[in-house]
Amino acid sequence: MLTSVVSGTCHLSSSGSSMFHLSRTSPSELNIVLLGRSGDGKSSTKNTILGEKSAQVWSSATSLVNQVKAQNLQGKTLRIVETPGLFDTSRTKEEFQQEVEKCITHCVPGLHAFIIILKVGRYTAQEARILDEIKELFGEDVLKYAVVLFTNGDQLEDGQTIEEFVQQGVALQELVDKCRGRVHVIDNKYWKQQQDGYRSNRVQVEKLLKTLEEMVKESRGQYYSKEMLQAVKKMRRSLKLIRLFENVTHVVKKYTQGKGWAAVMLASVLLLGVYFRHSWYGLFH
Ligand SMILES: Nc1nc2c(ncn2[C@@H]2O[C@H](COP(=O)(O)OP(=O)(O)OP(=O)(O)O)[C@@H](O)[C@H]2O)c(=O)[nH]1
Ligand SMILES: [Mg+2]
Repeated sequence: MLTSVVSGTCHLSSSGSSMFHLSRTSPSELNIVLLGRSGDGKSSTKNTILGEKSAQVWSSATSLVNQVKAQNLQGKTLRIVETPGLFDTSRTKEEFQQEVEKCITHCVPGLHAFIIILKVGRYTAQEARILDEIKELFGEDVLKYAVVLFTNGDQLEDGQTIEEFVQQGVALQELVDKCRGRVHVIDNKYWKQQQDGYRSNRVQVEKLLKTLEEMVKESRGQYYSKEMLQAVKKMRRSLKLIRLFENVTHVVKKYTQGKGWAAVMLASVLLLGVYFRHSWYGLFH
């Protein structure tokens, strides 16, 4: 059972680590985010966890917040944010962050867990980059709140557990270790009917929810807040700006060696070009 939730606002320092100011808040919510590649089972997982009764409380074309009063969580409100597919080239990282930020507004007080969805049986170069992608989008602190959840559990060999499957691959084990060993499995298609045993969604969802409750307890109710995401966004923009100035300086130095006036002219032209091309507004907001 979830104990009382302690929450607070968080400020990211320049090193990316966080400082929490804790205050007591309502213990009645558990807000989780589903992250993963397109087609790996985010929507199906949301339905498996929430069941048919969930209500859509907010949605955009590609991000959804669904919620349900979960009986196995003593009537607490369980909210699930479904995000667009990771590595989806139709949107920039900024647009992805923007969508999640809108969702957080609907998840008071903030996000308690990030569930990284992978498929049993597939571990490509892109999956290997998944943690880096998530850290780039949400910051280093995100791993404190991360859980790996495999879909397509039916692909496990007879009698094989998800921990045993993970142990077969060094990279997979590393990924799970970085998520503090938190790993679970479901099968949204074939494990629906079974009420008990390992190959049952009912059993596996219970285990997952227990892990989430323990996480909330261990972190003393700290959560990932909108402010943390905004700080990561600002950091990205600052880095972008620094890289831009480095490039401009490099070009200016290359073409104007020993000619002071030419350097000033060239730098002005380049900066004006950048201004009109990218719009400074986009870099600072
Ligand atoms: N066999 C099996 N099929 C699954 C499982 N989970 C999802 N699928 C199937 O995989 C396909 C994609 O699942 P979705 O839940 O729509 O995937 P998604 O991550 O929401 O995809 P996007 O919304 O496009 O990002 C569907 O045909 C599902 O029926 C699973 O655990 N086992
Ligand atoms: Mg989906």
